[in-house]
Parts: sequence; structure tokens; C-alpha cells
Amino acid sequence: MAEDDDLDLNSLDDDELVKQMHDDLYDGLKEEIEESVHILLNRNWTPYRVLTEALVEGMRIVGIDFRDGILFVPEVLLAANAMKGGMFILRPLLVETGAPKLGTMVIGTVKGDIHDIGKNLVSMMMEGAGFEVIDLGINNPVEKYLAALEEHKPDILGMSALLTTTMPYMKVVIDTMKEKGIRDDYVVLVGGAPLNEAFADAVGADAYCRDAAVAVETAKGFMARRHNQKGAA
Ligand code: B1M
Repeated sequence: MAEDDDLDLNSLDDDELVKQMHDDLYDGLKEEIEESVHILLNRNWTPYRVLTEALVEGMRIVGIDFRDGILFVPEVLLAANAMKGGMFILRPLLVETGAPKLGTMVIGTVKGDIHDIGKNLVSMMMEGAGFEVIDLGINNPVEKYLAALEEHKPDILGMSALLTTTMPYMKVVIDTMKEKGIRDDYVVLVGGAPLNEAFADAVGADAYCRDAAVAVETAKGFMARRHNQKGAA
């Protein structure tokens, strides 16, 4: 680490800097991540490119070593904190695109699950695309989703789960919506690393979103269809 203390991040070319960011994310170095994000933006990288190539890719590498027992929860928490530092800088840039308002989404991570980085990314990208987003945070029981639907009357309900043990909870939420006769009032989109399309079908969601960009495109598609249906009625 000592040699890194003197490293002038500005002196690195883009490829070297992105590689360094992957290392810094791995080491949970929030200030270095923040500085590097600024450097890339000053070099005219788009916020989305910084997000995907530097931050998300760095977190993917962290995930592999977490899985393999090389990194543990405290280190991964530091990495997550560094990632959030970078996202905090990018957020206003991704959100202020001046896009016309397309609709409203309530989103939250399901009960038992405290992973929120992916959900936060989805929220940011959806806001950037013109959606109003009500973010319920983590560890949401069905009652919290239902209360938010009642209060905000969104077009879309988004649910996130990162654990194989928590993803079945999405079905609890959707089944409860069916019992209350409100399932078809909303487009239900689900996402999270362990999910797939078959799972989304099985729990009765409208679509699985592989990543934040797909979430935006999927949401836009459903909104366009809704408007067409309303127009035809
Ligand atoms: Co967690 N964790 N974790 N963890 N963690 C995973 C998920 C894991 C795959 C790691 C591994 O083993 N390789 C593994 C799950 C295994 C499994 O279930 N099969 C795991 C485990 C086991 C655990 C604990 C149980 C560990 C323990 O305590 N022993 C524990 C559980 C805590 C709990 O939730 N109850 C735990 C804890 C943690 C930390 C707190 C340390 C930290 C979370 C910090 C935070 O989020 N604030 C953490 C992290 C960071 C991870 C990894 C390394 C990274 C997750 C992440 O942020 N990815 C993760 C490994 C991995 O996923 N490969 C792991 C970056 C993010 C941009 O991607 O979240 O996939 P992702 O989101 C994407 C898409 O999935 C999609 O779009 C996003 C953006 O493109 N998407 C949506 C996500 N949500 C969406 C919602 C939508 C649409 C799209 O709605 C419309």
C-alpha cells in the first residue's frame, strides 16, 4: 500500500486508471475512487461509462473473491462504501438529463436482504431516464410495498434481491397483490444477480431486468404500451 500513497492518479492513462480503480475499490479506498471518478469525468468520459467500466466492473471482481472466500464481509463493506462514494458523484449527472417525465416507480430490496448498490443504480438510471422514483431502501416486508403502492400510486413496482434465500419473497409480494386484487394495476419488474427470466415468470412478475440499463428500457417499453392502450380505449 505504501507505494500507492504516492501514486499520482492523474499521471495514469485511462486504461491504467480504470485498472487502478478496480484495485482501489477492492481495497475500499473511497477517497481514491472519488478522485479517479473526477479525473475520468474531466477526461470527458460519460457518467455511464465511468459507472459501468470502472465501478460496476470493480465490484464484479470483488464479488468473485467474496464468493471464493478471499474477501470477507468487512472488506466487502469497505468496497461497497467506496463504490457508493463514486456513485454519489455520478448520481446528479445521471439524473439531470432533462428527460420528460415518463412515469413513477416504487422500488425496494426485499425482506431479509440488505444489498442496495444495484437497486440504487437502477433508481439513478430510472431517474435519469425521466421516471420519478420512490426508493423504499432495503429489507422491505410486503406491508411496506403495499403501503407505498397505496400512497404513491406508481406505474411500476420494482423489487431487488441478491440472495437465493430472499428472492422467493418476491412471490410473497406478488401473491399478496393478487389476493388484494391490485396485481394488474402495476407493472412489476424484478432484478438482482441470482434471478433470471424463468424465475420472474414463475413468481408472476412482468419482466426480469438483467441490469439497470435493461430496467430502463423495459420500463420505457411498458409505459409506451400503457399509453397506447389508454389511447385506444
Ligand atoms: Co453479499 N452476497 N452478502 N454483501 N454481496 C452476494 C450477493 C453473493 C453473490 C456473494 C458471493 O458469494 N459471490 C452472495 C449471495 C449468494 C447467494 O445467495 N447465492 C452474498 C452473500 C452470501 C452475502 C451474506 C449472506 C454474507 C454473510 O453474511 N455471510 C450477507 C447477506 C446480508 C443480507 O442481505 N441479509 C452479505 C452481505 C453483503 C455486504 C453487506 C457485505 C455487501 C452489501 C453492501 C450493500 O449493498 N450496501 C455485499 C456485497 C457488496 C455483495 C457483492 C460482492 C456485490 C453486490 C453488488 O453490489 N453488485 C455480491 C456478489 C455479486 O453480486 N456478484 C454479494 C454490484 C451491483 C451493481 O450489481 O447488485 O447485481 P447487482 O445489481 C445489478 C443487477 O442485478 C440489476 O441491476 C443492477 C445494476 O446493473 N438489478 C436490478 C439489481 N436489482 C434490481 C432491481 C430491478 C432491476 C434490476 O428492479 C426493477
